[in-house]
Amino acid sequence: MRRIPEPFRIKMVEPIRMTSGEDRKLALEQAGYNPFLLKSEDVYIDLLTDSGTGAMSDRQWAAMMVGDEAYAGSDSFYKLDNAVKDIFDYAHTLPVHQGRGAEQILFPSLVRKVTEGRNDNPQPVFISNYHFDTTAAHVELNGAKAINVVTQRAFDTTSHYDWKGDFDLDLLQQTITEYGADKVAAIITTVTCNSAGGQPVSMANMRAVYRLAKRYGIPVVIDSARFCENAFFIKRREDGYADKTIAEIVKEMYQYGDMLTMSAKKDPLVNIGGLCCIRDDEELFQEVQTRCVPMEGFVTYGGMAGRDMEALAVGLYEGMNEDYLHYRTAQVAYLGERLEKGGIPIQTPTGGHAVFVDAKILLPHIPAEQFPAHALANELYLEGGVRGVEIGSLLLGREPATGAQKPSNMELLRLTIPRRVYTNDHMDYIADCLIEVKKRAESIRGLAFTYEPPVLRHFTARLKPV
Ligand code: PM9
Repeated sequence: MRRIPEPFRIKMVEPIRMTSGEDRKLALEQAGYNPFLLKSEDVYIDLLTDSGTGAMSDRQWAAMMVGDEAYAGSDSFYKLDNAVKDIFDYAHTLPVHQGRGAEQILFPSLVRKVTEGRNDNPQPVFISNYHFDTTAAHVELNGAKAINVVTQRAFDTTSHYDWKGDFDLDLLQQTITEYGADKVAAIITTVTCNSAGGQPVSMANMRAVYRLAKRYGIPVVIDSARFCENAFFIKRREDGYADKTIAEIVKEMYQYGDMLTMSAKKDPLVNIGGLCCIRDDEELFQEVQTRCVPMEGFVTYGGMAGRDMEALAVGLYEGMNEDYLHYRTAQVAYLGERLEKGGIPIQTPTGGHAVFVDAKILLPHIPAEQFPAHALANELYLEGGVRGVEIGSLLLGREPATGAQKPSNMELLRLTIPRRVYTNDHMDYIADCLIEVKKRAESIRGLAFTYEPPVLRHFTARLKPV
């Protein structure tokens, strides 16, 4: 098949530094065997995350120069607000510092709606195809419970299924019945479903989830970090969407939600920023606005500088460009193909923002509580200075009530591709390194904590090989 070249020319470059095996051994030891704690200068190719690591375009940089830094009523805010109205058809916009900023100002209101005026002290629940880690943390910080009901088909990485991000609709219905609709604070549709492998949610599933939610009067939040990649997969894979534009598909997707939270550091191609938007609930908007002021900032900048809002207003449209999305998903698929040819088990088909290596299959001798995917991440770093990230038991953490390790269906090493940053030569290098690591798979050891933080432990934990 013909390769899809980058639909851009490179105007500026950032040098990266290759290190020696000895350097990397020392750096990893000093980082407590946790790639999050490595210095970026010790990393050759950084696949830790696609969050805030993309390259902005000349148009975005140009827009930054006209940022209006007024404390209140910034012109840049109104550009962003207009872009949101145009793209999503949502009436109310609050800029926030990043995705979790949206979660921290919105979730308390959703929880209050469940608990207010009740004497029985109910524990609210949030149901999602899959809560990302910060999302689950904000649910739990609000005293609520986070339940994931993604399709079981997501867990079999070897079987090809187009919609591994879909909700299991039967399980969703069962969960609502089990807990009672009056205890469900919200349903969160995460597009794409990061934790299952950057896997898309079909339009049919989004529609069915919304209809079910409305039957019970449950609000639906769309966690929107990778909405463009999701729309692209709908266009390519779902009947009836081939002739629609990405913009048309996005508009339909957002009819199946009442509000959106967004980490703008991903598909919208900015290095920092986020959005909390509400379709039409004025009362809820007022309440969230009130919380925005002390937690994020005044309502027309929230957590963002005027210039960053300018870059985001442009990036929201650039992220939806179909040629760009074709190249983007083709690059991820290319890395996936190279790995599969080299006998590395991955989540199939590849998703939008990353290739997810199945460490359960590659390192069957390492038990979940010794974090096989994290061990694999460390080996890949030692091999070639490539930094990936574990998406598995380490990230999932413990049940707040019991302290027991949450059971993880998957142990994945995520090779996350920053947007418009690396070329396919980098992808070849990454594949070659991992194929080399596979040759010594049997000798790779698991890890144990030397320090385990109580919340979001994977970011700052320190470990040692067992
Ligand atoms: N996701 C990621 O790498 C960044 C943090 S972990 C290195 O995948 C979803 C679906 C996300 C997400 C962040 C957030 C939070 C919400 N939902 O990081 O606060 O993938 O902007 O967004 C990361 P912020």
